[in-house]
Amino acid sequence: MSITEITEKAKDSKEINREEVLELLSVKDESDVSDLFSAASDVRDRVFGKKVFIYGFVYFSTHCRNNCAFCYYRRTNELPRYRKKADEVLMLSGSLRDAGINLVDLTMGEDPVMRANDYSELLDIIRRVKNEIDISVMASPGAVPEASFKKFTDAGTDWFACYQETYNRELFSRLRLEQDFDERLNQKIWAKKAGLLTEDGIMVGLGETLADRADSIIKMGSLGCQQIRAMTFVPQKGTPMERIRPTEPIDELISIAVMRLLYPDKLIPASLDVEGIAGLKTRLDAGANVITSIVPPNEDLAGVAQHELDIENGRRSVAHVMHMLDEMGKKAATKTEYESLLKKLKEENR
Ligand code: SAM
Ligand code: MD0
Ligand code: SF4
Repeated sequence: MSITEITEKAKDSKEINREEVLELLSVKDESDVSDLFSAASDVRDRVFGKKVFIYGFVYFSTHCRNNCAFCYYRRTNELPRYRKKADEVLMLSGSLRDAGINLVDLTMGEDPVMRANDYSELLDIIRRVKNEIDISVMASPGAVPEASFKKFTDAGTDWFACYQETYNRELFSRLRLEQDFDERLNQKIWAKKAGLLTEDGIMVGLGETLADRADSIIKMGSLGCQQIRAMTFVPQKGTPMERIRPTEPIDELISIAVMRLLYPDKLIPASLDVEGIAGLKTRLDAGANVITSIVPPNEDLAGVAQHELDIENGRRSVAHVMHMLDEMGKKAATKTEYESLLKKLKEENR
């Protein structure tokens, strides 16, 4: 079947099978690629119009007990690390809210201090951000024991993010060293059961095959996560994967477009953490509808895959992102619009 035939099927809300997903992921020809992106944009616009959701990123602790092969913040990488105090996180969240951000993503390494006493410090931060700042919250704390999820819900957490990176078990074991595949998979299931919205994600360019990518995209959809992502792997200094040749971002863009065609009403991020602000438009043009990894300057905050790129020059600030959206004829969702979307998603999540 031709690419256009498959994208037409998707536009008519007909099911796309695994073979067809693989065909879409294999596009090479320039006109096929542009057909794919424009179909994905059409499908997104039909559901969300010109509206884009914007997420602030607060990587408040870069301490981590894990040793993921791909990650700059892995335990054995000797680095200056930081852990922000609750008051600082509150202040940052407040200024992100004032600038028009829809959600703060409270992200940490698997920091033993934050994990202590069943996450008491993290839960306290979440509770205060919800009550005192009044903004939607995503928690990205790594893998959490099943029994703790209820506490995240009670603290007011809206979203729980935990990315599988790949659904190829063998590849997973080479990436997330000393971590259990099923336990990480269960994060999504346990979080959903506790009433949380969930985000899953894959990395592109880790040595996975196109078939792996297809299977991962299909698996993420079947788990019922409301937000799913693909991010290009960025090699990190001091890690075992430092010298892997980086993949061109086109493979991430194709994955975004395929996810959009398969799941028209899911939230799909355009992360500024891969190419900085330069990568925003291409990701939105491929069908993304959320901007993530917006980081305010002058706060000594880091990104993950690009820990410095475009942060201190202000290009990852809310103001700059808003300006870019304006130029692209897009509209940042209001607080009311975002909250009513979450309300609907939570009702469907029951
Ligand atoms: N520590 C928590 C965890 O691992 O789930 C949350 C934060 S972790 C830094 C968030 C995500 O960043 C990872 O799941 C991975 O997908 C992404 N990431 C980390 N290092 C990356 C890299 N070098 N290139 C691209 N993405 C990366
Ligand atoms: C991002 N750097 O959105 C962030 C991070 C964690 N929930 C998100 C990977 O790109
Ligand atoms: Fe730690 Fe997360 Fe980095 Fe893995 S990806 S080393 S869990 S911060």
